[in-house]
Amino acid sequence: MNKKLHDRMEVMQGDITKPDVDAIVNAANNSLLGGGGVDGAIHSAAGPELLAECRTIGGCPTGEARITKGYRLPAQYIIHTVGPVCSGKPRDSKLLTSCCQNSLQLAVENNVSTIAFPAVSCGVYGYPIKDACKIAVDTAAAFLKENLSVKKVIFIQFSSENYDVYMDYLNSL
Ligand code: AR6
Repeated sequence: MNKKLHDRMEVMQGDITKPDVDAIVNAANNSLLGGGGVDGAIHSAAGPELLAECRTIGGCPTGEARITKGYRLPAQYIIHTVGPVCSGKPRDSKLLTSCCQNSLQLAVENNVSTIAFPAVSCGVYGYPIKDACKIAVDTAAAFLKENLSVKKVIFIQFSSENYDVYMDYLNSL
């Protein structure tokens, strides 16, 4: 991959509620009314105003994305996307690709230049991390090539195993 493009993607280990980026992505469910995993962590850290705004949205179909304010987070915005529940079908990969594309599209429309992604679908939704990593990185790389306004995409991994998967894949490009 060309170095300039590579410089705009980064992997970090830790909690996605912490970084001071313009937007973080939430791995939400169709209701957008909160849940466990990263969704629970984001709602806890952002505060109850987030749930109040989410109630006005009316849910989100799988593969799409919706934007809210970040409230008590350092991030100005939260981009909520709903990943597929992994059933091993090719359709899953299309929906996971759409999550990444639609999240980045909302980022561009809202002048977001730094954005952090968790491993969407890789927790309770059961998507294999290696496959999900390839989809997320390849989709982001293609998007960044066409959209110069997004300066940095950070893939934030909670576990060291997932962090290693991302580092290995990015280093292989
Ligand atoms: N920061 C970064 N990553 C995290 C954090 C955190 N604070 N907490 C967990 N992860 P999951 P999904 C990682 O299950 O599979 C919710 O209940 C986690 O280790 O949060 O898309 C929603 O409401 C995993 O690698 O999301 C939905 O019902 C990744 O985030 C459902 O879970 C995603 O795991 C969505 O399931």
